[in-house]
Amino acid sequence: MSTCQTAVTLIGAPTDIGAGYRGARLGPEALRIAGLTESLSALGLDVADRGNLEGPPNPWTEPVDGYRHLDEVVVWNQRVMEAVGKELRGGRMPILLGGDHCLGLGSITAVARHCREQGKKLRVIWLDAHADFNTHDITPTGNMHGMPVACLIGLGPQSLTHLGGSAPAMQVDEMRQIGTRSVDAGEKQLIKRHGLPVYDMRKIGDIGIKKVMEHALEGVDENTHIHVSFDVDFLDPSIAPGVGTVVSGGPNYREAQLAMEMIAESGRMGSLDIVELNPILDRDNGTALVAIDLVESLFGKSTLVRE
Ligand code: NNH
Ligand code: MN
Ligand code: MN
Ligand code: MN
Repeated sequence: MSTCQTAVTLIGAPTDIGAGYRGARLGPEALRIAGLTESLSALGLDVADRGNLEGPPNPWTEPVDGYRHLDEVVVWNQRVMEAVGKELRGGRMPILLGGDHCLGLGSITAVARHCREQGKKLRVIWLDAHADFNTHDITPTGNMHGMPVACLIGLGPQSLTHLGGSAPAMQVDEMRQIGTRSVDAGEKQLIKRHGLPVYDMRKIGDIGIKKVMEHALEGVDENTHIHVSFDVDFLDPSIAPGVGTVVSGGPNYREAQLAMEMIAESGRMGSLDIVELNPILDRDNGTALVAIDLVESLFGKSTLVRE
């Protein structure tokens, strides 16, 4: 097993407060029913399931000033940040079960603070079809799951950029985005302006997933904490239809699995989000099962014949 910790904690955050479709609130239960705890336990991990966080219901209202459900998004992220921070302080690896991807903000804010306190380097591996780099003035939807990366580097409302007390939670060069293929026009300009490190699907096509992951993991050493933020829509919809925003042309099963294996081999993963799973749009919970297969690879399940 090439993980840096063997004690992991599941934290459910059953909300779709930041999404444009409802149903991601059912993600934590779908992952549990698909056998997440059993799969991780079978790999030898000590798994604690803390159950689900509570938070405000989804009012399903229109955006105000480019933000949909901002107040509720803040509350959910505070609760996620507290829960994730508590596990890190207790020496366990937090696994956030979303819920939509706006929650990556709370999760990574806690992780970034933990890294500063421990004098660790942070590397965030953002696996996603989308860049989630919108701000209120450029978002085409107002949906806050399209904004967490911008908030993390200090672009956004004070209530989110300063969630952990000070802003920004992280620097742009601590982020690596993989699998990107749906980026809004304003987002593209902002990515360029801030130099956000993005390995889009074109790059994966050009040099292959192996080289992309080698680049993305470059500089990771024994003092690095890797946070993996796994938006399930990273995967090609042919293998993962159960997400609110499907985008064709994503990584196939083996490409995704190799990416996960290479992260596992680094031995430095310290925290994980599994987000955007929407069982309402799934078939027979198949997307949850695929996500769990890939999470097993993240925790060192190997496809090698000779180990
Ligand atoms: N970029 C779009 C938006 O901001 C879609 C974001 N949807 C996601 N992100 N699922 O991962 O609304
Ligand atoms: Mn996302
Ligand atoms: Mn996405
Ligand atoms: Mn750590």
